[in-house]
Amino acid sequence: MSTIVREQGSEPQVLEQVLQHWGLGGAQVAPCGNGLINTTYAVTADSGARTILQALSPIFDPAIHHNIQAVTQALARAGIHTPQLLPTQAGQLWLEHAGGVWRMQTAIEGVSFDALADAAQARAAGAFVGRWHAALAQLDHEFVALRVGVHDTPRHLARLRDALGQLEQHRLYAQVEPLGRALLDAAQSLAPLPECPPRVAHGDLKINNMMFAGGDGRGRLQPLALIDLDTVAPMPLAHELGDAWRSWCNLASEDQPEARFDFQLFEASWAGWLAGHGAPPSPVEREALLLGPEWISLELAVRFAADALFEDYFGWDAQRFAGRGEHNLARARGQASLYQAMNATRRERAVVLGA
Ligand code: GN1
Ligand code: MG
Repeated sequence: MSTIVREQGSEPQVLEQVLQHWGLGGAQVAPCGNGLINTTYAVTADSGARTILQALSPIFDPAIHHNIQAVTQALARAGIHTPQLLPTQAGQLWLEHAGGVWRMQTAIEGVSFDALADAAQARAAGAFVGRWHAALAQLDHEFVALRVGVHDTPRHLARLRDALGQLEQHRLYAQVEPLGRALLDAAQSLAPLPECPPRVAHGDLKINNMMFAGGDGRGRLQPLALIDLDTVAPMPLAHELGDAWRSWCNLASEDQPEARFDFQLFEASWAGWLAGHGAPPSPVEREALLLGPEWISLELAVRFAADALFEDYFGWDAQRFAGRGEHNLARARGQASLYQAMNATRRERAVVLGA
């Protein structure tokens, strides 16, 4: 098990004070999960009941909990399992305490994977996400506090340009610079995504944000829920599924410098999504879906490359890498190599998508 380092690590007494706001003083708390942004703890009450406590990253406005509430309630009404926010004893969706923002959610008892195993699992994952999207298609909610712009590609490109312009003294500059320039050039020559109306989306469909019933046998074919709902927002389907595919179709883990794009995983997850969703996307959405994974793998390569120099955003594994920059450089290489693979398979993907 790796240990992801983030900015926040909380003192036991702070955790205890936080737990008291949910009437859970004295409960056991253990770090869990390997997300790169929030800090997550599994809480076990004296009764044995388990919940999930998270310290929200300062990149998020706490008002996003209104979005999470609207989305999870709609999912629950549609019979789709989801983590649900547990309000504090004072009835608040989140708690501001000791300089941090805290929230409690129901636990999803299952397992997550850092890579899909095979086409059957990809199909199951796609079908679950298709149902998830269909359940939210009619959601009437005004999304708030969406300033973060997870897929604001121009913003990410600008940050990389800033990094390359400002941090020439950085120990990794000589390695990041040629990669960064190549990524900026690739972004210049990639056709823009066709405009499509937004749909209510998860916003971060990497495979480890999906919980499955079990690690093998039938359980690994049974998605239970999507977790990490901070980025729920209306967005083009091409961003949403582009992000899923850049993660789901890569057999290599995110920090291996050489990606391993698997076409069958792409095909199977798409067939699953269509079956789960019911209604097919419009012709222009299909066209956008062709470029979506190219843009998103490139965008994530750009984000990792910028953080290889700024070293202030993504969590990193201190047991495997010398520093945050080194870990992010490996990730940037992995996503750049995935971008190449996506780009090289455009024609075959077009056939599958009917684009
Ligand atoms: C972050 O929090 P986590 O690990 O699920 C990031 C995503 C990236 C992903 C790459 C808000 O997701 O955008 O695709 O890392 N989330 C945010 O692993 O930046
Ligand atoms: Mg996560």
